Amino acid sequence: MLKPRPTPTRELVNLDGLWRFTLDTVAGSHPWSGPLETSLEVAVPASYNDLFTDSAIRDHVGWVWYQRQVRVPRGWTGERIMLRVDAATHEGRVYVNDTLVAEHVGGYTPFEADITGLVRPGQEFRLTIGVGNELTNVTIPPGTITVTEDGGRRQTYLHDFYNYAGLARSVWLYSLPPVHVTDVTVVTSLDGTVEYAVETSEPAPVRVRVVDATGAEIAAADGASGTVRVENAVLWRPGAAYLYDLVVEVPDQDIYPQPFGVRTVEVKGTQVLINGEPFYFTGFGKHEDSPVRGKGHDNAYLVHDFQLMDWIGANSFRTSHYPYAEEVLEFADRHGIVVIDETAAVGLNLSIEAGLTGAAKRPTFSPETLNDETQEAHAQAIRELIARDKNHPSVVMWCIANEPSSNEEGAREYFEPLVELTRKLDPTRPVCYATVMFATYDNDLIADLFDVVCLNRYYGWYVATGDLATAETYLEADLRGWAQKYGKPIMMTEYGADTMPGVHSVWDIPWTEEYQAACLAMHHRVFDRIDALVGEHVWNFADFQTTGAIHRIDGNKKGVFTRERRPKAAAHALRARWTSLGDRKPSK
Ligand code: GCB
Repeated sequence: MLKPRPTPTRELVNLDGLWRFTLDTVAGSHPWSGPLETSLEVAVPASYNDLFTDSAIRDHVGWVWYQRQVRVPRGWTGERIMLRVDAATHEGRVYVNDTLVAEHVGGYTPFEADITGLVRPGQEFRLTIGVGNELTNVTIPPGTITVTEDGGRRQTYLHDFYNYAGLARSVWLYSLPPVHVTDVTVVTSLDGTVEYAVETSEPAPVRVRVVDATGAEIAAADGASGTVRVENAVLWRPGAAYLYDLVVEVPDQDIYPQPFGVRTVEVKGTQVLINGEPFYFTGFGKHEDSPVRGKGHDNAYLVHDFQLMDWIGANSFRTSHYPYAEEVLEFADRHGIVVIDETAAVGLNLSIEAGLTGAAKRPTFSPETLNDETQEAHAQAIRELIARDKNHPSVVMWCIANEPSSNEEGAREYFEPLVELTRKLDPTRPVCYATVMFATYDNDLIADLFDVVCLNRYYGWYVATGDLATAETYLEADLRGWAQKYGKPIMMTEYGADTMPGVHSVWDIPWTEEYQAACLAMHHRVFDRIDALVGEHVWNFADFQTTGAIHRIDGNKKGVFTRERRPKAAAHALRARWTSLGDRKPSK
């Protein structure tokens, strides 16, 4: 799905700002059929949960309503008029005046509606967006709704971040010429060959031009698909981005520039190669999370987070545990940061439920739990992720799930078709999933289907807590086991320790700043002894909000930075390591 951009043939109106807001509390009411009766206003983009003081809003399970008036620019006569919601977490329903124009399930990917027939250039309409936050056994991510003793509804889920909801990304009104470009796919080779495929709203002649970063046209071709050749192509490299535009034209109708980089990704033996050269990932699993905004996209945090990643020597991150705002990927494209792009398939693991909630043990994959319908929702999440992000040079790998119960019966039947689908939709990028601690090289049932073994491990924290010597032997045995069995590259997608800033000790005491630094250093000693290791992503870049739990202090504290982005001691230690690693890790 193309990102809306202003071009000579397209105009764009941003609808962010303050909207009227209310909870859906009256069953059977139709809040979209008139002005919302409310004094509440809500910020867009932002998760709504932490904006208000009322816990009934923060903990609400169900639908909420956003509403505002929108005026269509008067010059849009004869154009198609489109409405685009960058994300409605987790489900959206869009009404133009009284008419339902779009419904979408999946909280982190965009959707849009053609509203041409319902609105008039120069005139206003009432835009109402319902947003539902319920997670069930057939949503991605999954969750469970229980009814409490007092009759209230409670949402539980097995992922470790707060279920922020609402319109956390931008909403747009934009115009399209009657005949327009609907999709562009670009695949590049190191010799400068650019394969492209363009789709249009109806059959029409297509012309493409490649424009370099100075604005000069350097190649052109006719036809909806084919190849163009960029002579002496400047490669998109980690740390040295270079972007071209494929300017797609439907003559006399539409112009759409699609940025792209010339680069390749490939897995060979135990290496991940970017542009044919081994790449070693340094960086983090992140979250879209900040005080007050929740998951609301914020350009100030975007800039600052990338500054901190640069400061610390991170060359990459994983969009744990859902697709991030497109602005984030575009920033990574422009600044040469490498991205592992993840779906929202997190918490597909009922084997940990019994331990966490005391509930009876249930199988993860079964008709009553995660079933064919869940798998279809997961497939849709993969389709929408790839449709949105396929042209980003920064994205080098798809991560289709975080910590599924991959050692449980049914895992292979569930995942095999999803891996096939991912490869069919994008044959150019490796595919991975992040493996949970309980899935070992001995009992995991799906690792052979994927290109890179990605491991989330918490030695020194959940296992061998406070005992780094034991943790070191466990970690090394674990990594060697995977290396020996699979012969694939191994990426450490999570490791770390919760840390309260300001707590110190001369001993190995969990939660202290020194312990976090020592725990990471222990991991790095082991990593440097494992040939197949291709990268290290610390969990997490920054502290983030979760549901309340006895092992969480106002959220997860495994950040190397606090939630306000202040460095803990480990940040300085990581900086010392990562800024002296160069392109590769030290010889093993
Ligand atoms: C994990 C999860 C991550 C959690 C982390 C933790 O394995 O992938 O979402 O936040 O552990 O800190 O427990």
